[in-house]
Amino acid sequence: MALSVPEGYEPLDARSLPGYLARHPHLAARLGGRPEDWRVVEANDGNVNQVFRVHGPAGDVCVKQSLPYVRLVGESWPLALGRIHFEHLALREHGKHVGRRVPEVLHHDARLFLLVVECLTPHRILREGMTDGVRYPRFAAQVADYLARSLFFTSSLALTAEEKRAGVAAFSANTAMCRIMEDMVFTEPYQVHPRNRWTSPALDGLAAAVREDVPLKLAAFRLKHHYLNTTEALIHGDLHTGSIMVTQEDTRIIDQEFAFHGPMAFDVGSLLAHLLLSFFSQEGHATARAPREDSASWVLEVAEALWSSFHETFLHLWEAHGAGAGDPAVLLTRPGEREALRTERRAFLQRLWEQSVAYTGAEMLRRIFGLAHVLDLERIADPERRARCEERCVHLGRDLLVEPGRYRTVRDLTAAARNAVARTPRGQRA
Ligand code: SR1
Ligand code: MG
Repeated sequence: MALSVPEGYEPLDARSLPGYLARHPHLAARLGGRPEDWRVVEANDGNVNQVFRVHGPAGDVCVKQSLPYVRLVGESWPLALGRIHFEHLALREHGKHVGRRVPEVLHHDARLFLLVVECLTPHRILREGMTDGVRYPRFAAQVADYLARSLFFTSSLALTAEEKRAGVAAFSANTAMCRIMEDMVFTEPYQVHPRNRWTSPALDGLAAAVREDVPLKLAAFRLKHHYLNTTEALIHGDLHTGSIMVTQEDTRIIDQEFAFHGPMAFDVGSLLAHLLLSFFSQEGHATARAPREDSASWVLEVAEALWSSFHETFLHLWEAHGAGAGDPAVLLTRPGEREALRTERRAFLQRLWEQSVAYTGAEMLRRIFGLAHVLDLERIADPERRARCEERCVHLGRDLLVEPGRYRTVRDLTAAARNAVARTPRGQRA
C-alpha cells in the first residue's frame, strides 16, 4: 500500500539530487563546478532519515530528507514527515546558544521536508571512533558546554514565561518522534513485543526476568510519566554517541529530529548511558595486542569530566544569565539571601543528576532488549562474548533505573561500572 504524502513531496535520490542542488545558487556555489562534477554518497548511518553527502570541487554539503516511514525498518512503519521541520527549528534555536557545536543550516525546503546543512569533515561518528578504541581529548568539555548552554538558555531559568511557553508550543507537535521514545525506551523492552530482539539464547533468561520484574516496570513507567509531563527545556531528544561527530579537536552535535521541550535529564542520561555501553563493550573488542583497558578507563573519565564540567558551566550560566520567570533569584534579591539561592541552585542540579541516573538505566536496558541496538556491542562478533558485556549493562542499568538515589555522585556511577567489571573477571558471566 502506497504511503500518503502531501502534494509536491517526493523523495530525492542520488540521481535527482544534483539537479535539485543546482537550482539553488548558494548551494551550487558552495559545491563549485557543475552538477556532473558532484559526487553523491549515501550516508545512511542513522535509523530514521535519508542522508546524502554531496562533494564538489569547491566544498561539500549534507542533505537530509524525511521519508514517510522509518528508514531502518521500511514502509511497514509509517512516520510523519514533519520531523525535519523540528530538526530545523532546533538547529536554529540551539545554534543561537551553542554556536558551532551544531551544524550550520544552509537551506530548508518545507515542501520536500528537506534540510541542507554543512558537511562535517573530517569528522566521524563518535560511536564508531570509540568502538575502535580512539580517544577524543576535547570531547568531554565541549559536549558539557553544549549541554549546559542548550538546556539552560531554553529553560525558564533564563526565559520569560511568554518565551518559554512559545518554545513549548513550537515543538508540541513533534509527537510522532516522542511516541517512538515512549514506546521504545519505556514500554516495549518490558513486554513481549515483535520489535524486541536480544542476544539469544544467552540473554533469554534475563529478557524474561525483565518482563517479570515489578519494581523495574514500575520504575520505567514512573520515568515515562516524567518524560511525558516535563517541559523543562528544548532538549536534543536523542543524544547518544551516534548523534555526535568528532575530531581530535572538535565536537559537533547532529540529528535533532527528536527535539522537543522535555526533561533536561533525558539528554544527560542518554549520553551517560551510551558512555557506559561503550565502557562495557571495550572488553569485547580487546585483543592481546590491544587490551582496551586504557580506552575503557578513558570512557569513565569522560563521564566524570562531562558531569562535573556540565555542573560548573550550568551554575556559572545561571549566575550570569538567570532571573528568568522560573529562577528563584526573582524573589531572593537581598544580600542576606545569596547563600539560600546558591543552595537552591545546587539542589536543582542534584535532582537533575538523580533523574539523569534513572534515564541512564532505562536507555541502557532498551539498547539490549529493544529494537535499536548499538554498534559498540553489535560489533562483538562472538555472541557469548557479547552477552558477557551485555549482562553487565543489564545489571547496572536495572539498578540505576530502580534505585537512582543510591548514586549520589558521578563517581558513585563510575565506581559501580568499574566494580561490575572487577566482580566478573575476563571470560566470566555476570
Ligand atoms: C525507529 S528509530 C530507533 C531509534 O533510533 C534513534 O536513534 C532513536 O534512538 C530511536 O529510538
Ligand atoms: Mg539519530
